[in-house]
Amino acid sequence: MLRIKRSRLIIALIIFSVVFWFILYWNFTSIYAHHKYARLRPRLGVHDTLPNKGLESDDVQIYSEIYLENLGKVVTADDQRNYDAGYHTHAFNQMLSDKLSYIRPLPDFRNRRCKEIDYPQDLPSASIVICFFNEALSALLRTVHTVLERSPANLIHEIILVDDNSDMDYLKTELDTYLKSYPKVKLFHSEERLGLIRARMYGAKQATGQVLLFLDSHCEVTTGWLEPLLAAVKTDPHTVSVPVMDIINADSFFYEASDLVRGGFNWGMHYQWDPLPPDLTKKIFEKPEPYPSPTMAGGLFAIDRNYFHHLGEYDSGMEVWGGENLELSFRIWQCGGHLVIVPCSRVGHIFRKRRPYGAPVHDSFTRNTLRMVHVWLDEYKKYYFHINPRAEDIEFGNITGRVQLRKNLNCKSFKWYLENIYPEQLTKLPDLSQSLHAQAVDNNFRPSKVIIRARGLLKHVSSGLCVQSEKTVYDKRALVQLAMCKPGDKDQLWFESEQKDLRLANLLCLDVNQDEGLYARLMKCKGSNPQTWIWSGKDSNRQLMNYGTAECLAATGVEPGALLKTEKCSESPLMLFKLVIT
Ligand code: LR7
Ligand code: MN
Repeated sequence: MLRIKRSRLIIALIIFSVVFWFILYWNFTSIYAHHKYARLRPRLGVHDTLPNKGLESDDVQIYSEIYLENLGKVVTADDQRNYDAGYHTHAFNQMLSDKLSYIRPLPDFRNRRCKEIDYPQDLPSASIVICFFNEALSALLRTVHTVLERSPANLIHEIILVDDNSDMDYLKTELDTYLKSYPKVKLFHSEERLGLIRARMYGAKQATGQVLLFLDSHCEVTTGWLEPLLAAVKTDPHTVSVPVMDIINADSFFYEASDLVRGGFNWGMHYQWDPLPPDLTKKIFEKPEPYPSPTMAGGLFAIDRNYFHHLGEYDSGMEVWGGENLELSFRIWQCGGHLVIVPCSRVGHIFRKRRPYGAPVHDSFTRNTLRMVHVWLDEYKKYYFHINPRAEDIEFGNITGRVQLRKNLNCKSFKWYLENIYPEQLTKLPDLSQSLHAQAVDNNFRPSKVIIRARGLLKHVSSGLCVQSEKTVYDKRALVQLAMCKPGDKDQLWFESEQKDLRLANLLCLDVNQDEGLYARLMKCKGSNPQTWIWSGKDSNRQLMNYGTAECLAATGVEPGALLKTEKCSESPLMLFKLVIT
């Protein structure tokens, strides 16, 4: 009897002590974690679980659109202030960003064949270079934490953060302290505002990894993003590799997949996304290998460090923002390199409608573009000036160093580039005999609030018909068509905004479907190039040029039901429209 009781006692004691130690350990670790992030949490307002590794799971549900919408709801007056201030400073929903943990589950949009690829064991390691100016701390740290969490540790040589002389205190001492726990992350503070181009050069100088991998400061990388980018550079060190850029919605933070596209440009030297030819799409679907791209968006790419220096880094005469992406793209191709998009690597980027910061120089985009145009475009620069005549009077500094670089590297002509890398662009040369495009648009400084300039019927002159949705006005992706005019009917009421988009019933924007035949359709307003329309010509004789395609809106017929698309601008009466103010 006594013996049995004693053994029961021992078992009970063992169970008790296991439970006791477990509870103690559990408490200790959470108290420790709490202590570690307590200082940052009030400022960040981030979940208790920060940085939340535990959330990495397949449970994408909890970050569904509805979840995010609720999380971002403005309830109190304080919320409203916070919300407005966040938009004002960062042009995205900072309040929501601050509430999301750093590692959140994201959908895996990779082609399933990507997961079957075996990458070499001896991939080069990367110095990740992230420059920022006045970035939201939560967005910046989300970039850093996703990189640390979703990359094989041996492939991350270091993460170099370059603070481009930001104004905020939290990006100085506080961030320094926080990053002490992450020895691979090195933070440099620039003593003057360098602008993103010189800031990247500064970052690259500090780097010692074999490959430089640039990211914007508001990204989230996804599982498996790094290996294919490095593999492309390893295969050929003169190859520059770019991931697929998914969209982190600036308002809802919903993670949306991008289509597979290529980088292009229009003759205003604005970057644009071009759809892939259908046969290439099919090929990549069957075998998701890197494919060539005429240009890149600029923010996210991997390049062999020695090659970056050999190729002349960046043009240090470029200021703050813009143009450097096309310059580097042309330089890569014309001087013997390759630029590829890697479909198995997907990185999210917060796409915002305006840039929230100013620049010490007025219109850095045009100034930088001019430097690029004069060094790389040869006789094709006349097309740029045709689109942008005002640019001829703008000062752009001394470019002799860059012209010399082009000579030293023995680079090919722009004609060669167009004929071999971007032949489609040769079919889109502006007609120099027409001064149609003679309107300068600074597409990159958009007002944050939508200001409506005019409203009315969008009348097609030669048919006398009006433009409306093919379906109900509320339908995303619906095409637009001509119909009998119905003055006063809201289904035909177009709103022309200050940022040069055309909104039907003030709800959806006129957009061009670049994937299927350039038909005009209705889409959620994004402020993108395909949603930017510029009137040209005199009052009764006006055309609507689309900034995404650099083509004009045209009716495909003159009868009710005729669809609209964009076509190369011409004298055709099918291209004449007017906004009849109501
Ligand atoms: O003075 C500055 N100093 C900086 O360090 C201004 C900006 N920056 C930082 C900034 O904090 C950010 O991390 O530079 C980075 C890029 O600035 P953004 O995010 O304001 O630029 P963007 O995303 O609007 O612009 C795209 O085009 C730029 C042209 O100069 C750069 O090449 C950006 O890197 C590029 N972003 C991308 O390619 C991501 C995809 C977007 C598209 C298209
Ligand atoms: Mn960006």
